[in-house]
Amino acid sequence: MIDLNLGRFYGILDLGYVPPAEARRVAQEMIAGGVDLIQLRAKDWEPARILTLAADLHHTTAAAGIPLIINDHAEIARQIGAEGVHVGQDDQSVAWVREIAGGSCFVGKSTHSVQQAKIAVTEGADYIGFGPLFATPTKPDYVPIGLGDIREVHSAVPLPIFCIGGIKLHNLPQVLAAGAERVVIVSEMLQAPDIPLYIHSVRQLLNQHS
Ligand code: 3NM
Repeated sequence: MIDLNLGRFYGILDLGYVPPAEARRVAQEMIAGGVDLIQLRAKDWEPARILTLAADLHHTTAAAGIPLIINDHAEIARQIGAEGVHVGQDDQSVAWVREIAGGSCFVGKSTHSVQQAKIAVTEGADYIGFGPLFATPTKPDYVPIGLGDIREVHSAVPLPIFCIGGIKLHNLPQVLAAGAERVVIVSEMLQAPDIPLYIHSVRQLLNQHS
């Protein structure tokens, strides 16, 4: 059984930033750098294409012992034996996802307020995303929630909480000082000239706050 509490750096392989032909190489670089969890996020892709890519990526992640989480698609997670599924506020319920994906698959939920985070607990989520802390090109329509609720959500919610949204190396110390314990980074990591080196730098800052 995967202990999500051990994860501090969650990387999303978002196909908005990575051409599909590069996905396996990028996953390998994320693993080499030391991410704890990898999510495949392929918004607006045909499920059949996601399935093929996810199956390929899962060989890479499973060999390295890194959980692969599929954004939105519980059925694909079940078909390839992925370790997790992640859903947003407008997606299927946690219970439905668990039913489709199978009992050993963990389920994460995006939350954008302390209230939504508390509801995710009652829904049975295994972890939550909390954000977006800052404005982000990866989810341009979302209003940033800032850093002010991070401490409160940690005291109100007994789940692993992954802060997300506009996190970058330059603001990570601020995010950690505000009470974050775990983070998700997408665009800055995927656009880094040297992904493993970038992840090392993130981990160094995380380790200073352990
Ligand atoms: N979910 P970046 S923010 C995928 O708040 C996602 O639920 C968010 O990307 C949420 O690191 C976000 O490029 C995008 O800002 C994070």
